[in-house]
Amino acid sequence: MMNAIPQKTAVVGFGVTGQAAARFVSATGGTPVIIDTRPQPQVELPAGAQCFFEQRSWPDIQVAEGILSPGLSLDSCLVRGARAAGVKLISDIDVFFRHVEAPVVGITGTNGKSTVTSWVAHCLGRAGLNAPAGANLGEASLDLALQAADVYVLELSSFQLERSQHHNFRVATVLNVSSDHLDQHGDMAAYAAAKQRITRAAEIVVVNRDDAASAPPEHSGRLVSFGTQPPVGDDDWGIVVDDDIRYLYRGAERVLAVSDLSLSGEHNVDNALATAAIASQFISLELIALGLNSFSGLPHRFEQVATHAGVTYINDSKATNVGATVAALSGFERDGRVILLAGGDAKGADLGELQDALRGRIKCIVALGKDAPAFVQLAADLGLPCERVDSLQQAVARAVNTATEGDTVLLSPACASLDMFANYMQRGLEFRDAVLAHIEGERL
Ligand code: UMA
Ligand code: ADP
Repeated sequence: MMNAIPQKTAVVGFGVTGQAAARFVSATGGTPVIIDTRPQPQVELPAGAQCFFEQRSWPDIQVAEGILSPGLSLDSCLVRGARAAGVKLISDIDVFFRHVEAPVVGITGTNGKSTVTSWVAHCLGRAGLNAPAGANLGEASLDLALQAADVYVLELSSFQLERSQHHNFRVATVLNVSSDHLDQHGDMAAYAAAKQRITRAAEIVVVNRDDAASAPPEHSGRLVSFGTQPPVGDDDWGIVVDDDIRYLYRGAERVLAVSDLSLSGEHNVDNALATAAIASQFISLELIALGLNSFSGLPHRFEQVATHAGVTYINDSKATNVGATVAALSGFERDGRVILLAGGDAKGADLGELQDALRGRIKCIVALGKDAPAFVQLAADLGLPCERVDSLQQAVARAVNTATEGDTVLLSPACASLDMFANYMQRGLEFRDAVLAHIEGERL
């Protein structure tokens, strides 16, 4: 169905989402009215767009509705102004659903969203389906909406879900729920409820048996589950041990050995099971096995960037919350060989949740960023050595001085990067560059 987009549509926020929304409104015959509190960025504006940059209040305009970006707080001056002016704000996801006809997969959760979204798209693509992936992953939903697809695969954040209506995703999942974004959502219940909006009207809901918070409180769809124990029903996914070898199974059918997954780490076993549970709604088990075995993973997620003088350097910059750092640490023995670079903006999280994962594994914590003092305190509580630094370059220098053969230097900050970097990617690249510069310096 072609959408009936109103002639003049406000585009509230002009970041990645807003720029795609403005292009979409223009491409579908409407006129975008762009409103942002920030200065005009150096990007091309759609022809005929009306613009209000550096705007602190709602402008005097006639629009039927506004497409609200996920990064703008629901309490921002623009959102309050729109409400007062009686303008209905919807999300880019709502406009996306009005426009597309192909089935849509929706993936949310605290951790593993990008990995599972990309892995599902990889499996479907390798099976010959046209399966573009995007939304919180990077390419905005309204850029995807202009592309043909057999299946769309969307990664959705709590902010995108909170701003959108209930949609009939063909398959939807909340992969897991642990604390994140509490500064914005207030408490865990509100954060989990925002995530669960994805399942309300989904046809098939994929549930993580190992995480009770993944189960939807209300839904009308068919449930398919995954977990690290044997499957419970014919359509469910799980792990079965045969002759000491762990395999992924659907029901009673063996699909692939865990050792044949192309990504390592226990959290990636969860991600592979979720990927398989979703992909099996579209393709055969044989094709799923091929996809699970051939995905190369994403940068900045527990990515090994170098090994030098017996020291391994790992960039896990995408670990922007405690749960992700716990997952990274869980793969290490408790033999005190990890030098952990952590800190940034903890977004109101309780860092005490890191304690058990840190115990026995850490040689030293190098703390940086806005919430460095909380890491210094955490280390003191556990009796661990800790150094506070002012930059990532200094952090790498400290780590290099401390590390001996057999150690791992792990950047897994448990925090957002925005207090010091443009984003987690810049943080990861700076880490990699500092590590490589150090290795190069030693070789000279
Ligand atoms: N902002 C202003 N004034 C405005 C509009 C925005 O100051 O008028 C600020 C916001 O407060 C925010 C920043 O600009 O700090 C970006 O906000 P945005 O809504 O313009 O964001 P986009 O550039 O559209 O990017 C968003 C997602 N970002 C957020 O939700 C913060 C991107 O996810 C996503 O890839 C993109 O849409 C396309 O769908 C990034 C992210 O960090 C990767 N997401 C968070 C996460 O994964 O934890 C939720
Ligand atoms: P998201 O898009 O939800 O942030 P990513 O796939 O980008 O998820 O991974 C983010 C961080 O979480 C990385 O540090 C990664 O190693 C870790 N991670 C990935 N999958 C999981 C999981 N299932 N459970 C816990 N941590 C995970």
